[in-house]
Amino acid sequence: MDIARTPSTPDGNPEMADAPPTPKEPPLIRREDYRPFDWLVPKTHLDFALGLETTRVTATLKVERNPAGLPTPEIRLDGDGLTPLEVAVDGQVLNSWTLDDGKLVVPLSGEAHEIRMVTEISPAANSQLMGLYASNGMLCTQCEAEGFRRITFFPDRPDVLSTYTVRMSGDPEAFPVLLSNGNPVASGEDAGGHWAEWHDPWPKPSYLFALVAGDLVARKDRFTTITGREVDLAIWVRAEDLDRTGHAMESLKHSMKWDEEVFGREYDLDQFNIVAVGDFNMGAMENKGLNVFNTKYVLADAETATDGDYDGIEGVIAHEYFHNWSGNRVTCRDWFQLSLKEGFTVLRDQLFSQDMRGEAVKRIEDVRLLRSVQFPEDSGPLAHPIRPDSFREIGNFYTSTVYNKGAEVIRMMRTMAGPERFRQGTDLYFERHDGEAATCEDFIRAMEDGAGLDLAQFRLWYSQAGTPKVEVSLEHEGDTATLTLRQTVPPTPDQPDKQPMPIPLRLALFDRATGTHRGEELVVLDQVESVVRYGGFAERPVLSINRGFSAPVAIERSIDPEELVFLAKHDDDAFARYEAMQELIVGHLVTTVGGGLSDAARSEARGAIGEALRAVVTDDRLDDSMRGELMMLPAQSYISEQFLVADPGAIHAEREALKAWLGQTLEAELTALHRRASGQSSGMDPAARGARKVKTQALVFLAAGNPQAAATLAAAQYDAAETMTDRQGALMVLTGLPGPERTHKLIDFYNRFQGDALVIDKWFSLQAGSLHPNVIEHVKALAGHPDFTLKNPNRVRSLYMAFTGTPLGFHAESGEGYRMIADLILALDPINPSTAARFVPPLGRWRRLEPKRAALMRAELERIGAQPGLSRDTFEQVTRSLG
Ligand code: B3K
Ligand code: ZN
Repeated sequence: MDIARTPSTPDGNPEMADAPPTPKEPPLIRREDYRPFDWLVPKTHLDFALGLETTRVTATLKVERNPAGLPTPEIRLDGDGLTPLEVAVDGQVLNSWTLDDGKLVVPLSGEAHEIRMVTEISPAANSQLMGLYASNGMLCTQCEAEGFRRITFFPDRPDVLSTYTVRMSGDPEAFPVLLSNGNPVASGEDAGGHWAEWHDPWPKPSYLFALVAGDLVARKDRFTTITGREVDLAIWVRAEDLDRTGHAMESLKHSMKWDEEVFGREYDLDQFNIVAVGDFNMGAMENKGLNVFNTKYVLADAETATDGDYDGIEGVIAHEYFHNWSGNRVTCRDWFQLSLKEGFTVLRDQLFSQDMRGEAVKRIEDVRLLRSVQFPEDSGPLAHPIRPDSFREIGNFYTSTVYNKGAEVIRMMRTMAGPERFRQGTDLYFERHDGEAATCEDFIRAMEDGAGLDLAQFRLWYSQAGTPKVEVSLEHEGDTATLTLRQTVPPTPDQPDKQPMPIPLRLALFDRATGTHRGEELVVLDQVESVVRYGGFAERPVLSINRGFSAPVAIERSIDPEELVFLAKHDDDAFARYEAMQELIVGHLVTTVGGGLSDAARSEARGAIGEALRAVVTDDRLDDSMRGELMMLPAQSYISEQFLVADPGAIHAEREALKAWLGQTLEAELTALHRRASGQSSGMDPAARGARKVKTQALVFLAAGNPQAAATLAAAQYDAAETMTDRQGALMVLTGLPGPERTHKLIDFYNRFQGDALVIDKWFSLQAGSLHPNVIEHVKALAGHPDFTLKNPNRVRSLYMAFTGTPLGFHAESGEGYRMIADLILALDPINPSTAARFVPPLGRWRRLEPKRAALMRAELERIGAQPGLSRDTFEQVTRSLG
C-alpha cells in the first residue's frame, strides 16, 4: 500500500472531493519577502492601570519615518484581539482609524508624530498565556514571538527597536510588587493604589517587553561586574517557595562571571530580576532585565528536585542570562533569523555547563537530546533548515532544529577555528552589531572576518535541512589504511536535491596492540566523496570517528563488533567511548528487529554487549557519572530512526529482551554496584551525584531481568531515599512493574507531596511515561484526576508528553494512543494553541511507521485537520504533517 498518498477524486480535482470545508488558510510568510518597516519608533511610553479582570493600557508612541522604508500615508500597527477605545495623533483624538485583519491603520501625513492609543484587555481570560495574563493571582507577560500585539497596537516585529518607559498602578494588596524592564525610576501612591515607573535605557524590540505585578518575595544578592559595577540581583517567587531559590541564584552568579571570562560580556543594567511563574508555555524568557521563568527552572531543593532538575535550572538560567548579549543587545532582524540568537545561545549555555559540570557527560547528554528529538524532526514532514524559508505561525519554529542543530552548526565553526579564533569572531560580531537587529548572514560574516574562516560552502548548513549521512569505510592493505568518506544529504520537504556540505570530522586511528593512537586529526569532508591514506600500520588500526560528535551527522559503517568493544574500552575520547557502546547495541537491535539473526548469532552479539557492559560496570577508572552514561541503552526513538519503516512494538520487545538478558547475566555485578552506590552520601558533590545515577541505572536493568527481586530493591531505595533523585528513580522503576509495591509507593508519593505542583507533575509523568502494559488506562484515569487541568501547560505536558514516548501506550496497536493525543489537541487548541500544536509532531511520524499504525496515525491527523476553526499553530502543523 502506498501510504504516502492521499486518496483523491478520479480526475484528481480536490475541489470535487466530498471533504469538509478547508479552514481559511493562514498566510505563508516568506523570508525573501522581508522589507523594513516604514516607520521608526524611537520612544514608547506605556501606562498600565492593572486589574486581573480588566487592565487598561495607554500606549504613547513617538514615530518618525524610516529613511529605509516607503513614504506611506499611514502606519499599520499589529494587534491581536484588540479594539482601540481611543486613538489620538499629536494630542488630537482621531476617528479616521480603521481595523484591517486585526491591525490598526492610522493615517499619518507628516515626518514625525506622537500616537496615543487606549486599549482594555482581560488578563484573567487569557488562557493562551501570550500577552498579559494572570497566574495564581499575579499578572505577568509573555511577548515572544508575537504576544505584545495582544497588549497594545504596535509594530510587533523584532527589527523595530524602541526605548521603553513603563508606568503601572494597581491595588497594593493584590500587587505589592511592580516590575518591568530596565531600572526602577520612581514609585508612589495615587488614587488607583500605588504605582511604579521603570525605564529601560537599551532600545529593544517589543518581544522583550515584560511586566510583572503580584504578591512576591525575593531572594536578593549582588554581583560586581568585571569593571566594578554593582548589580542588584533578585529572584521573585511566592513566599512559600523562597527557600528553594538558592541554586538558581548561584547559577545566575556563575553565569554572569563565566560570560565575562569566556565571551567578554558584561551585564549592562543596575538590576537583574527573575520571576518564577507556575503557568508558562515554555521554559523561560529573556526579557531585558526581567527574565520570566517557569517555576520548574527556578525552584529546587534536594527533597523535591532531581539532579537532572538542578542541571536544568543551571542551564536555563545561564541560557536566559546569556541572551542579554546574544539576543537582546544584538537581536534578530526577523523571525527567520531565530537561530541567530537561539542556536548561538544554546551553544553558549552548553559550553557553560561543560565548564561547570564536566565536558564529557554534558556533551553526551546534548548529543542524546539531539538524536532523540532533532534527528527525528529532520527526517520527518516538519523538517526545516536552521534558518527556515517560510512559516505561517512562528511559534511552530521554536524547534530542536533551530535551537539544538543551530548550536551544533556554530559549534562546528568553533571546532574548525579553535576556541581563540572563535572568540575573535564572536567579539567582532558583538562589536559590529551591538544595538542592531542582525541576520544569520551577519554572524557568518563576522566569523569569516574575525575567526578567519572561509564559510562560503558552510552556509549550506543554514539553508539545507536533513541530517547528512556519512558512509565510512576503512580498508587495510600492506601497511596502509585507506579511509573512504562519502556523504549524502537526504531530501526533505521542498528540498529534493542537496549539495554536499563541509563536515568536520575529528578522528583517530588506534593501534590494537598498544591501545593508543598517534594523535587526533580534523578532516573536513567537503565533497561527496573523499579518500585519505595513512601509512605505517602493519596491523589494521581501529577507527574512532566523529569524536566529540564534531559534526551533527549520522555515521554509517559496517564495523566488527569486536572493534566497537575495543573502542568502548580504550578510546580516550569519552564521547567516542559512549558512541561505541551505542553503536554496538543499536547495530544488534536493528539486526534482531529485522529478524536477521540465528539463535547462535544472537547469543554471540549479546555476549559482546554483555562483555562491554560488564567492563563498564566494573571499571574502577571510570567515575560513576560517566559510567551512568555508558550504561544507558539507546532510546527507542533513536533506534526507530535507523529504520525507514519502523515497528515500535517489535523494537520495544527486542530492546526489553536485551535489557532483561543483561539484567540477568550481570545480576551479581549490577547488584554489587547498586549496593556500593547506596552507601554514598546524599550530598551534591560529583561523587554522590554519580552514585545516584548508577544506582537507578542498575535498578533499570535488574527490574527487566528479575522484576520481583528488583521491586523489593526499588521499594527499599524509595524508603531510604534522602533525595528526589533516589526517590523518583525508584518510583520510575516501580511504575513499570506490576505488584502491590507500585500502588503503595505511588500513594505514598502523592500524599507526601500533595500541593507541590512541580512534584505532582512528576507523579503524573512517571505514570504516563511508564512501561506498564496498562499505561493507557492509567493515563485515562489521571486525566480525570482532580489535580489535572488543561489550563496549566506543565501539567498537560507531564501527563501527555510523557505518554507520547511510550511504545505500549502511544503506539498501542489499536490506535487508541494516537486517538488520545488527537483528542487532547482538539480539546486544548481553543484554550492554548501554542501548547496544543506541540503535540502534533509525535503524530507526524506516520510515514516512518509500519502500515497499520501509519494508517491509524494519519487518520487522527486528518480528523484534527477537519475540525473547523483550528488555530494557526495547529492548522500549520497538521497540514505540514499530512504533507
Ligand atoms: N526566547 C524564549 C522562547 C520563546 C518561545 C516563544 N514561543 C526562550 C528562550 O529560548 O530562551
Ligand atoms: Zn533562548
